[in-house]
Amino acid sequence: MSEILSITEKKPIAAITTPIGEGGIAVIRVSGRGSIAKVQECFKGKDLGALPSHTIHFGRIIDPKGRLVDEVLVSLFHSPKSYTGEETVEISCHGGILVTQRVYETLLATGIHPAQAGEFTQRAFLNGKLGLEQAEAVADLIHARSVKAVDAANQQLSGSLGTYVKEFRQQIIDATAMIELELDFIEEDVEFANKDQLQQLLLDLKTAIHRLLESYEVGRLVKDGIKTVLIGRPNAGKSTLLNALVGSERAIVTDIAGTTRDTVDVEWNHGGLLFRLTDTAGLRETADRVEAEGVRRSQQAVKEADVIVYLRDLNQPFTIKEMNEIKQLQSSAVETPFIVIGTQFDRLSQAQPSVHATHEANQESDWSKIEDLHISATTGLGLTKLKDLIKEVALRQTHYDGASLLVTSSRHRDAFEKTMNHVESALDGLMGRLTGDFLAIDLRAALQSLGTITGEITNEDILDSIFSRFCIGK
Ligand SMILES: Nc1nc2c(ncn2[C@@H]2O[C@H](COP(=O)(O)OP(=O)(O)O)[C@@H](O)[C@H]2O)c(=O)[nH]1
Ligand SMILES: [Mg+2]
Repeated sequence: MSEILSITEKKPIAAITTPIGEGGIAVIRVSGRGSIAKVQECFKGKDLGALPSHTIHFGRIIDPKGRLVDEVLVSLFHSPKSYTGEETVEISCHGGILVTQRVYETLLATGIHPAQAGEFTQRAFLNGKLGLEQAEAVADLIHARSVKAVDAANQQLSGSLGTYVKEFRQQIIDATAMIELELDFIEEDVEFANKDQLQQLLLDLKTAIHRLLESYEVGRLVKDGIKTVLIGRPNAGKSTLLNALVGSERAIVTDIAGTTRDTVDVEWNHGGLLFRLTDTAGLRETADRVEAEGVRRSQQAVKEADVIVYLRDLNQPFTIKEMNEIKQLQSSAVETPFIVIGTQFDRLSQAQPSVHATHEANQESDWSKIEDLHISATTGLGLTKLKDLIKEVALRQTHYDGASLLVTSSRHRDAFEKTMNHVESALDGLMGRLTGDFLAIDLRAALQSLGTITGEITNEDILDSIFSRFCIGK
């Protein structure tokens, strides 16, 4: 960052920043005014206060009773060149659970406070090291469960969304300044603001924000995963397919109809994306109360799905009743991509046609087209095609070109939506020849909404809700 930072250094805080567990090394971070001097109180080695920033030194941590706790390496960062912007020490100790805990407690014994969840990143934000959207990207990066989610978090962390938002804001600030200048000279009846230019600017903003809002549909799928619900009659092969897709026996499979009673959720990575597969109890009328609850949950899962995969055993006659069930399902989630697959293809003998048009001959053509794909979960036939198909339909409705910015957070989407409303209202005002003071109100409101994304405008509640998502030590 090239801009000059105004660092407010708070009291030192410490946390174990590596996961609790056994490993080669654990790292404890200390940040805040006087951190180096505090660490020195329990460190035997060189005089850390006399050493330059960005250097690493060997030494020993000694507890208040003079006992050796661990041999460590300390890394020194002078303000403002650290993650938080504050004076920071990172202590690498041996990665045992107890030894790390003891080093940490020895540090606390010097009067250093334990850090709250996300407190280091919050300090980095307050010191201007990161925009709020970048701080959120840090959390996204840590929580990312797929390659694409890592890419999206990295893009946001690099500041590209923030830069975009700042450019928007600057243009609005310039336009607002012109209008307000005009208001100051209202008696003289001069025009500073070029109304055509302003209109063009607002139209451009509208287009750009519209594109960003559209990207949220992909952004959400990339960040949260694609909810893929497997549904169909009992014994269609839903649980077998789920196991085949994830490559492990996650759902119980038997030939007893009604084996899966509750929905089973499993994460599955494919093509860089995270899918959240839901195996359902399936649909059928039942007197069993537990199974009935399972059927109700299946229907709920369908409502929340991003993609619905309907499984139909090719060896069973395709009845009008089932056809109607499929249609009903489709109409209960009209917006959701719906794939119908024929299953257990390996069991299908030549003599047994997949489509049993025994009920109404005139519907035959309608039926034979309904299956998008035939598969066998046991032999693996058609599974690669199915995986690609799920991915394709999940992303099909989104007009995402892969290169442009992605909005992945609902908080950002809400802020862009608000901005859009204010921009549209300003445009209406401009067309309706409203006076400058009304325009200025809309533009200021747009500025406010945009400012919440990067954190130029913020409040305690927003900060609390964002930083509480972090783990302790970040
Ligand atoms: N031959 C064959 N049998 C399958 C296939 N898929 C499932 N089955 C069998 O069909 C029965 C029901 O499968 P299951 O996955 O429990 O169905 P669900 O009720 O839809 O979850 C079990 O006996 C499975 O072994 C397949 O592709 N080929
Ligand atoms: Mg099952």
